[in-house]
Amino acid sequence: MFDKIKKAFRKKKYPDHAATLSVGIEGMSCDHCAMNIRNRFESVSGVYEAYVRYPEGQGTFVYDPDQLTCEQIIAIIEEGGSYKVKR
Ligand SMILES: [Cu+2]
Repeated sequence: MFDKIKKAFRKKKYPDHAATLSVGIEGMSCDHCAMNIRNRFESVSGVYEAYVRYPEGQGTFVYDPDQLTCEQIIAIIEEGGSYKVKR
């Protein structure tokens, strides 16, 4: 998990019941790809943080497990077929 997210947890930025999903993401070729994936989560309720980094090819998602599942998050990332989550 990214240090930025760990720090945010320590600062209690997210609710106590927040869950995290950290995954490798294949298919990103530039920073815009990372931004594109992040933007997909802007209108998704129950996602507190969508942190995606192109250089590392990784994303960490902080979410409310009462509102959505990690499988739903993976489906949003893979929507459209440009990116693939490494399982
Ligand atoms: Cu790109």
